[in-house]
Amino acid sequence: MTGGGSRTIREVDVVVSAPGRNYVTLRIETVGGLVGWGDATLNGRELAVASYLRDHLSALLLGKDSARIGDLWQYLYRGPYWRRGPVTMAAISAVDQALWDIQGKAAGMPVFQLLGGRARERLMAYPHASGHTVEDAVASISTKLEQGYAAVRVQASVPGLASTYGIHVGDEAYEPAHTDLPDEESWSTPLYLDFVPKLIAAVRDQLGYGFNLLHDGHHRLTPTEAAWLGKELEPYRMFWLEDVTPAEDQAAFSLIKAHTTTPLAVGEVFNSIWDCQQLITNRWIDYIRCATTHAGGITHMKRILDLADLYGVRSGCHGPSDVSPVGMAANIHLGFAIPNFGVQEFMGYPEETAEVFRASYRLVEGHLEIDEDVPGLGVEVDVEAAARFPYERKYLPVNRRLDGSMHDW
Ligand code: CS2
Ligand code: MG
Repeated sequence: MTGGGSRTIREVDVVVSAPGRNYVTLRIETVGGLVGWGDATLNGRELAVASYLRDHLSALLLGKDSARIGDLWQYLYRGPYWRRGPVTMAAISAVDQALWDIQGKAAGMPVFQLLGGRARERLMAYPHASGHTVEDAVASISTKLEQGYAAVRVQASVPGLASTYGIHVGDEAYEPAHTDLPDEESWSTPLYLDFVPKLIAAVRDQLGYGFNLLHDGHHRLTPTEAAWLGKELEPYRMFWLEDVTPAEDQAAFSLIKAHTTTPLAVGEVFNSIWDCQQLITNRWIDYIRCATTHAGGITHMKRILDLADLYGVRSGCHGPSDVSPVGMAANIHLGFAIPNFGVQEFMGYPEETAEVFRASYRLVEGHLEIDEDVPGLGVEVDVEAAARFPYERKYLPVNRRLDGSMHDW
């Protein structure tokens, strides 16, 4: 399946750079000069994906018809024999995003138009609010609410623990991958479970119920602990409780869901529809968190979100700073086109990121907006500027219980 005239792929490049944090970006150019961009960033394992793209996929893409997005997806998914997994699927995701970018540019239309057009005027976004104390966390939420957000995620330091996931330092956004070897964080589930209901109660007591409140458990509870926490939080009407347990154990969510009506969100570590098929078809979750950057690109994410829609599950696409502005744009285009949009995480980016990625989507009073007249994904990447920010190996932390045994981070 080669050819395609001016749509034939003639150049494939991988841009690895660190404008504020590490990103891997795929660049595909056609014979006719159209350029498409795809996000291939896998936080803490970036070079594995860069190599998969450079050393294994680029030769397969040269000479192919860039218009045949669906067939190329099948070729890259079924072709290698070894399928799924975060590295393979991040590489396929980047190719898919770049091809949709090219498709839109060839049609002179934004990608959401190719997906069926606008289903909504803007997207509700949520930022990260956090603090070392409950008071700091409440103040951090207040600041976000004053900026116009209708949904806010809250995390706070757990008393008695040396460090806690998700707590920003000063004005810097929280960046977990910041050391050249993994930081070892410590964990105590009893301390966490003792604290979180108090945190959430204080937030609702001081700020009320007029906004959507989210919290991220970050994969650390057992199903019974998660069921208990979900039940404890029911009076506070959470928008969602995220990643309460390690997500690969899909059946665990049947136990959790049986005990609580607190909405459950999961999926940022998933990379294919098979990782969430049971969760969705059994209605064990309320929001699916996959991101186009990790779950097979726009083509595969659309299948996941269409399946989710059949079962009343809404989107909550992952959107930390380690999903690049290209991947964020792909999430946003999907969010405008699907019927079952829930919320879009928008953690924001380090200042330097904008020197390399020029995005046309806008954040306006806590909501994301997109233009009708910007073709493709609407993000351009300045490769010269990217060269000014060389990659530096960074690891995500690991997590150990107080007895020294490994836990989920
Ligand atoms: C977090 C992420 O945004 C979230 O919900 O779970 O920040 C996650 O910790 C990072 O993406 C890991 O790279
Ligand atoms: Mg999360």
